[in-house]
Amino acid sequence: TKPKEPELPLFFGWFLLPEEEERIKCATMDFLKTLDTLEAFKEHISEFTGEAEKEVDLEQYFQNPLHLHCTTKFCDYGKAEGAKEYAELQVVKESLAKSDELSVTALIVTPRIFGARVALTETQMKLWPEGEDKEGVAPALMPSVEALPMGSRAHVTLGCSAGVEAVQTGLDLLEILALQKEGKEGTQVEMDLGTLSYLSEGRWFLTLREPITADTTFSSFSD
Ligand code: ACK
Repeated sequence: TKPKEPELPLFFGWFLLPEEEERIKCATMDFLKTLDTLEAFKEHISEFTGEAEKEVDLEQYFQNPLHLHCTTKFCDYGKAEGAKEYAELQVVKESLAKSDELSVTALIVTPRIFGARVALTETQMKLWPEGEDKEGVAPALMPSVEALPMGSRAHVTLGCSAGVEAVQTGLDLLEILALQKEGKEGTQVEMDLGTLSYLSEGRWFLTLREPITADTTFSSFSD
């Protein structure tokens, strides 16, 4: 009989250590608390609530994901294209269970998601699969995404609004980066953490003055 093939996970990625998770959640919650009190945000409140005068408590609006992580490869237990090839890469096998530090350079908020942009180092890029940035991207956005540097999609999902899946964070991040590249940034507001800019349709991007770093472990995850 043939030896049983090793099973493939739901995804691979860098997982924040528990104490780091708490620290990042607190820091980013403070940002959400401030954001929904800003006049600039209130002007565009209907993009979140559907009504002009209604208030929104962003802390309640977004549901926390279970484990904070930065996905490198979504394998879907082997159903995703290139899953097996990725799992078999030498660099993937060697990196499993190893510690690594992630650098968060920006926070994003849209009516769908709350997320952190991760700036990958050259070494971390070796774990970023070719073509992963484009996975599930709408055809209309494809040319802009192809023009972005590889790894632009790297992120940590910090929260999703009701009925929204975490996969949306990467897609919204790419859309924001494409709009920025076209020079479509609107209102800019200086905050303690950095510069906040508005990119139409409820999209907000906070460029952090100082990156937030977080200790992680590279690992696979299965439900
Ligand atoms: O925030 P995320 O990167 O978005 O973390 C979760 C993780 O995999 C487990 O669901 C991401 N994810 C889900 N579906 C996809 C997909 N089709 N392509 C890329 N990433 C995905 C999700």
